[in-house]
Amino acid sequence: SLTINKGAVEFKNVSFHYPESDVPVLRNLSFSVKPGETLAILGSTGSGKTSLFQLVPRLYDVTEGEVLVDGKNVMNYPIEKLRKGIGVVPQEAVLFTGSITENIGWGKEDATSDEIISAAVDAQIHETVEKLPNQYDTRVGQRGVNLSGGQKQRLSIARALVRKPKILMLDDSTSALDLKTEGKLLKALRTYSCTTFIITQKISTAMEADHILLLDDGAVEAWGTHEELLNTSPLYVKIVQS
Ligand code: M5T
Ligand code: MG
Repeated sequence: SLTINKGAVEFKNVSFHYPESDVPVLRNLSFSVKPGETLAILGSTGSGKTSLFQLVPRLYDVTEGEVLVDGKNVMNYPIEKLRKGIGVVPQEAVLFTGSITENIGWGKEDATSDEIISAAVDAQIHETVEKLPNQYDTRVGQRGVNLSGGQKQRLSIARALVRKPKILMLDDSTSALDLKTEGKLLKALRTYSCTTFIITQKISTAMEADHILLLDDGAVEAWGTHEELLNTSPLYVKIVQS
């Protein structure tokens, strides 16, 4: 049966509203991202960035149009195969009570200790873990050690990386990282050669991407590279200057 091979993603005339409301949240989105490319998604709060993300692993289904992965409608994949190939790092990192190893390996119980460490190194959290009282056996979450927002984000990224996803989706997951750490993280991500969607507020992050999608009130306000957007989108120029 179908599995994700390459990680190409295409949105074809996608519109979306949540089941409990008629208000459109995404309007007629069309764009495509080739395997291994990075797409940065920008847009003000409430513009629909998180909603767009949710349509790829089918946390919600489109109301109109199609989301295609490797040229096939996501509706045609067995959902567990689809989700297995997609690493989603949610806007709010979710840790549970358990060890660091268990938190990183969650959903991939056959992960070896080497794989866990390697994901932690790439997610730029390994050095922090080494300094904890029991390193990878340290308990986090309720009744465990307290981690900072940025540390939780990086653990959550390590959890996605250990599964070696074909498509990686980061929902503002580097917001609490300083530029130097974020730079190292993005460099490490390139070695995974996965298609990467990265929601960000930072122009410096967006500039590194192959494409930038600027969302405004659920619609594509602009699409292109940093240079292209500087020339075509007054809204983008405004964000750059702010
Ligand atoms: C877009 C509504 C939200 C807003 C619009 C996640 C979610 C959102 N919404 C719901 O009704 N139910 C939901 O479960 O959809 O919201 P978004 O996609 O969350 O926007 P964003 O990610 O660009 O915003 P932010 O603040 O994360 O930058 O009308 O009420
Ligand atoms: Mg959001």
